[in-house]
Amino acid sequence: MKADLEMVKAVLSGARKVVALTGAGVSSESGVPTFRGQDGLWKQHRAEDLARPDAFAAHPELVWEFYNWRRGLVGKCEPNPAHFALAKMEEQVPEFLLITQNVDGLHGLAGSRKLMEMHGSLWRVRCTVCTHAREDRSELSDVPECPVCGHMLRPGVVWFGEPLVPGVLRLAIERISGADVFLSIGTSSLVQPAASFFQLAKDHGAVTVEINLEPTPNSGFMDFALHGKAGDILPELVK
Ligand code: BJW
Ligand code: ZN
Repeated sequence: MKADLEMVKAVLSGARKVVALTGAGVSSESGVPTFRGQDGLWKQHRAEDLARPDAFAAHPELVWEFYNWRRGLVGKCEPNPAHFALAKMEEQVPEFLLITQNVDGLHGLAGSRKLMEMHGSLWRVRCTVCTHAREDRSELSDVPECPVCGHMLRPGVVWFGEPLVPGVLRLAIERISGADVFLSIGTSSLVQPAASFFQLAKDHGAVTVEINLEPTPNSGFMDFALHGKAGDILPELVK
């Protein structure tokens, strides 16, 4: 609704501390498939069934094939107006933090610097045994090996049942608790702990805003729920 959009714009222009949480929906306009949408299937497998440690333990070659396919796909994608608008918001707001669940790296490419990649990155790999970890954008072999100890490498992402990297959740909680405005953009709000961040913000008095193509389980609890494409709505908010 236009009136809501104008109100959110006014709230943002007076805000000092803003935290934005993003999900796969902000990258869908760049051509990156979402997880739970119709495009969330790869070779008959649901992405959610592959992004898990038990799948990797049972079929590392299948899981690596999936991640190498995604690295190839995402490597050709470019940031869209939603990513650029969030990079612009960072310049406009005195204290800003962008927390993304996305592993595609597109926020960084769009220029966002106050960025937390809470589920890791497709462009990071780490050893399943030793502490070796590195950024790597090159084409990887089918099941890449650690150059230090020779064991299997794994994608540097957070799978279901795994904890976030130490310190990440603590910092997120600290910043969300102090926010004047909390934005939840392009996420289905089904995966924890991200899905509960808005509640923390709300409990600490923030204005909460959701931007999504469709309602989510959290929509009814938000102060504002703007329905539409992130790539259409976000640029309006930072004009
Ligand atoms: C648009 C749009 C457009 C489209 N514009 N919008 C409490 C209760 C129950 C369960 C749990 C719980 N706490 C933890 C759990 C378990 C689990 C969990 O949440 N399970 C639920 C499914 C129930 N959580 C975890 O396991 C987490 N770990 C954890 O909590 O650890 C605790 C622990 C402590 C100590 C020791 C051990 C453990 C980790 C979660 C990791 C999630 N990982 C993944 C994969 C990352 C790697 C990869 O990419 O391969 O992260 S799963 C996947 O889901 C990915 C995403 O980041 C995440 C969220 O998905 P997202 O972004 O919301 O995408 P979609 O597709 O669901 O939604 C897209 C949305 O966009 C839709 O709403 C569209 O409408 C919208 N949209 N186009 C605007 N143009
Ligand atoms: Zn190693």
